[in-house]
Amino acid sequence: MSDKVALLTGVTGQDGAYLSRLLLEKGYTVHGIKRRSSSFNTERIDPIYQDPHLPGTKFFLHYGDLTDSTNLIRLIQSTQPTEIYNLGAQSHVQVSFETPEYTANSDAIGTLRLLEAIRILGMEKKTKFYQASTSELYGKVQEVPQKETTPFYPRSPYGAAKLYGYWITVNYRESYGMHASNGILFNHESPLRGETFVTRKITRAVAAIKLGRQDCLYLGNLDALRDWGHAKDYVEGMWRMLQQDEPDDYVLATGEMHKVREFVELAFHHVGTTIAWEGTGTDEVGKDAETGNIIVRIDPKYFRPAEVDQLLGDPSKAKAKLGWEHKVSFSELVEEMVREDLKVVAREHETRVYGED
Ligand code: NDP
Ligand code: GDR
Repeated sequence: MSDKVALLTGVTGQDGAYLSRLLLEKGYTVHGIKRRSSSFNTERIDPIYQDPHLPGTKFFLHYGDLTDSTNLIRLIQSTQPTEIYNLGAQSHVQVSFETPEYTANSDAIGTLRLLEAIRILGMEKKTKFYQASTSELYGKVQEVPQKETTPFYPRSPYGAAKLYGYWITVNYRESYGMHASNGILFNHESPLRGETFVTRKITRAVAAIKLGRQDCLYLGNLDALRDWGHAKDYVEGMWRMLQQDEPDDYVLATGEMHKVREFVELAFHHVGTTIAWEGTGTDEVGKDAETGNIIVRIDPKYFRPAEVDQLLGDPSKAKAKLGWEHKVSFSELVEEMVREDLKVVAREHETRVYGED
């Protein structure tokens, strides 16, 4: 029986769902903070829901928000976590250009609120802290591949907010001796990925086009390069960081990068469709090589005011110190996401347009 107690912000998100499962398997008691919403927002964690009225329950949900200090202090006080994973965030880069102030409040000041809550409650020596930092910190390319020592140059309000989150975590570690670590995670995806991130948007649309529910997928920059791994592998790395004697900062990545257009090609390949690209710039289209139908178009509304052109991580420190390595390959990831979305789309009865936002 483990006496480890974890508190997760962002429990309803992709990583929150995978990390909760992992921690429950390891015998942790898991407390998750969810936001009040007018519609259900717990779909990803419904399969692991436990009735709090029953004896032996190890998974608890609490209402809260990273913009509410008193709520965070009260929840940390009442749950007495040995580990806090700060996964909550307004995590969409493009949306951060529309909601920069809110993004800073939740992603930057939200991190400070949690760290201050630990300090106010005198739990600096009891509670280990994980901060969900990101490869978006690297933004404009300074060095390839990017590692822990590569200079940061964020390119969005999201990246700038996460930069504060990164440094305030380092600062609290150095100032108050807290076990506080940053995971600088490169993009990680899964069938639970939010539908408006490019990978899931593509796999849902591929499934919908295959099943005759949609004609065309609209995308922005097809030439952006990303280092894509599987979320299941990455939450294991988060946990490993907090099991170390000393806190530190680590890059988690696959060390391989691919263009958005390669993701599109591979996803269509998994449903037996070959893409033929024609044209350039915003006039470029992707045609079904067999039928000649246009199945991919460019919509400039998905271009960002400032783009991160390429991200490639060097995970050697995580390998050497944490014994961490990604297991799921790029092609296995795409295959799993398409396979699962074929089931999801087949279950949906109404016709709807995929790929908005
Ligand atoms: P998701 O967008 O899937 O999940 C974000 C979670 O944060 C959701 O549970 C969301 O709640 C919650 N949230 C949003 N705003 C607030 C707020 N104000 N207060 C409390 N909770 C809030 O993100 P991921 O799971 O993909 O990512 C987890 C973390 O890792 C994020 O911080 C992200 O920025 C970071 N990250 C992600 C990477 C990736 O590739 N996935 C890479 C590097 C870093 P709700 O469900 O109600 O919206
Ligand atoms: P990213 O992920 O910005 O890297 O942030 P996203 O999937 O949104 O974009 C990846 C790349 O694809 C290009 N792109 C599009 N993106 C979206 N969302 N929609 C489109 O239609 C589209 N067309 C092309 C983008 O321009 C970009 O270059 C993710 C988030 O999970 C962050 O929270 C996390 O910190 C980083 O990954 C690492």
